[in-house]
Amino acid sequence: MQVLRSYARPSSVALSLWLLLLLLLLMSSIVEGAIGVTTNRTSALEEARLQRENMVRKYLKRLKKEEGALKLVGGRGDYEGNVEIFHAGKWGAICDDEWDASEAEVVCRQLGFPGPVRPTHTGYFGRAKRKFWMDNLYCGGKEQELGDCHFDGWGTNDCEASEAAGVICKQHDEDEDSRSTPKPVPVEALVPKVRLEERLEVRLVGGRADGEGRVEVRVIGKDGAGRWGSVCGDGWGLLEGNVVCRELGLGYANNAVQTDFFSEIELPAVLLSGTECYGNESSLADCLHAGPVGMDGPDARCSERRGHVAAVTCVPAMADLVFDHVEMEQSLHLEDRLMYLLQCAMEENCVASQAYEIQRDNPNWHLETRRLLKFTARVVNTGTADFRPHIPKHLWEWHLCHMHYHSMEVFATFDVIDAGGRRVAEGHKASFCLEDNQCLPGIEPRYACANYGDQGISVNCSDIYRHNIDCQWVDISELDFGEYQFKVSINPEFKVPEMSFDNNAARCRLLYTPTYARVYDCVLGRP
Ligand SMILES: *[C@@H]1O[C@H](CO)[C@@H](O)[C@H](O)[C@H]1NC(C)=O
Ligand SMILES: *[C@@H]1O[C@H](CO)[C@@H](O)[C@H](O)[C@H]1NC(C)=O
Ligand SMILES: *[C@@H]1O[C@H](CO)[C@@H](O)[C@H](O)[C@H]1NC(C)=O
Ligand SMILES: [Ca+2]
Repeated sequence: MQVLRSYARPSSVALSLWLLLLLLLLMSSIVEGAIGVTTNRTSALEEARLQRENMVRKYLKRLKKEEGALKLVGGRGDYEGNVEIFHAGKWGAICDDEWDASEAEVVCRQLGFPGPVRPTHTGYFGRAKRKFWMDNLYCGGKEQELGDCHFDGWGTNDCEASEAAGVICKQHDEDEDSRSTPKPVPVEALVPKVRLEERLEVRLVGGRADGEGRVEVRVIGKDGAGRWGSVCGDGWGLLEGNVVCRELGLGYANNAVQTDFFSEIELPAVLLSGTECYGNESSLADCLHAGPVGMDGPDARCSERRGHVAAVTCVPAMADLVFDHVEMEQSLHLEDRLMYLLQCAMEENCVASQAYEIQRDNPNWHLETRRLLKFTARVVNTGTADFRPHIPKHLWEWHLCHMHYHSMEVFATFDVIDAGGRRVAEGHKASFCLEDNQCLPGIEPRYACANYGDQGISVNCSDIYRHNIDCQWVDISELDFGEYQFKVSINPEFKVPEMSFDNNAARCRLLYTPTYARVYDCVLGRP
C-alpha cells in the first residue's frame, strides 16, 4: 500500500490553469496597449489592471476551492449522500473499505456541518456514478480536509460501484430549522420498520443450481395464496441471506447480492422492502421490513435501481471464525519502539495519525518513540468449511515492506474505547495474510502465505498473528492512563460469509497504568 501525501502534490490541472492564466495576462496587456493610444489611457490602464486582478482572484479561488472539494450526492438534502471528491479536474467517488466515523467526521466538518450522524456503506445512497478516486481512507478525525488523510493514492482501488461511501451529517440548528420551516419528509423516512403480521412463503427462482436464485415471497393464507413477488435489493446482505437459507433448509448464505442476474424479462412486483434481519430469525417474515407486504404500490419503497432485487446463494457447509480472547489476555503487553524501526509499519498505517505529523514536522522524528499495545491475535475456524478471502488472487496486493500478499481488505480491527464510547486509539485496520498456523491433531495445514500460496483458514485450524509480528498492535502513545474498553473484531464488515457473526468480536476491559497494561473480562459478541 503506497501512502501518498496529497497536500504535497500540485496537480497537473492546477499547472495548466496557471499556464492559461499567464497567456490571458499577456493578451490583456497587448489589448491594453492598443486601447491606450485612442482613448483615455489612464482609465484603460486602470480597467485592465482591475480586470487582471479579478481574473487572478477568480482562478485562485477556483484552484483553491476545487482541488479536494467535496460534495454529497443522492441524498435527500445537502447534508447527506455518497461522498464525491474533486481531484485533477474531475469528480470521483470514494470506496467504503475502512470508511467509518473518523472519515465521516472530516467530511462533515469540511462541508461546514457541525458533525456526522453516521457514515454509510455499500452505496446506501445509490451506486457510485463515477470512478473511484479514493480507497482505504484512514483519517485521524482532526484533518482539515479529506485529502489530508491517508489513502491508497488517487484512483488506486479495487472497488465496485456498489461500494460507494457516504455520510449523513448533522444539520445546522436542527430544531430551529424544523420549527420555522418544516421540510417535507419523504415517505420512505416516515415508514417505520415493522415485523409482519402475515406469514410468508419463500422460494428461490432463476438460479443455475438448487440453492441459488432470486428471492421470492408470497403471503400464506388469506383466501388461498397471494401472488409471488420480489424482495427489494436495498440493504440486502449476508445476514438476510442467512435467514432465507436457513428457512429453506439450505444451510448458509455464501453470497447475498442485489442483482438482476437471475431476472426473467418481467420481474414480479416488489412485495418487501427495507428488509433488515439480525441473523437469528427463523423466517424472513420475522425480520424487520419497511411497512407491511406491499400489494398496491409495489416499487414505492424500493430505490431507483429497478430490477436489482434480493438474491442469494446457499451452501450446506460454512466457515465460522472465532476470536481467541484467552490468548490475547495472556499475551498482551506494552512496548516502546523507535519510529526509526516503524517505517514499514507507517507505510501500512499501523501507527496513530499523530506519528505522521511528527514525521512531517520534526526533522529528528526517527528518534522519537511510540508506545505500542502488543498482543497475539488467534482466530480459529470452528465451522464446517474453509474460510477463504473474498478478493480473487490476481487482485491481491503485494506489500513490499512486509513481503507478503494481502488478500482481504479489512480482516480485523482493534479499538480502544473510552468511558464516553469514543474511540481513542485503534489498531491495524488493513488486511493480513491468512494461513493455517496451528491445527487440531490429525488435520493437515493447507493454507500458507509464502510464495503466493493459497490463503485461507481450514476447519479446525487457527491463524495466529503473534505479538512479535509487525503491525500486530495498537499505537497508544497519545492515550492517558486509565480504564478503557478494548474491542477486537474479525471480518468486521461481514464481507466474507460465516455461519455466525455473533462470535466475531471480543469486548474486554483494559487497564492502562504507568507500569503495565492488562485486558480482562472479555465477552464475545457481534462486531
Ligand atoms: C481619464 O481617466 C481618469 C481616471 O479614471 C479620469 O480621472 C479622467 O477624467 C478621464 N479623462 C477623460 C478625458 O475621460
Ligand atoms: C436474536 O438476537 C437478538 C440479540 O441477541 C435478541 O434480542 C433476539 O431476541 C434474538 N431473536 C431470536 C428470534 O432469537
Ligand atoms: C473439528 O473439530 C471438531 C471438534 O473437535 C470435530 O467434531 C469435527 O469433526 C472437526 N472437523 C473436521 C473437519 O475435522
Ligand atoms: Ca464467526
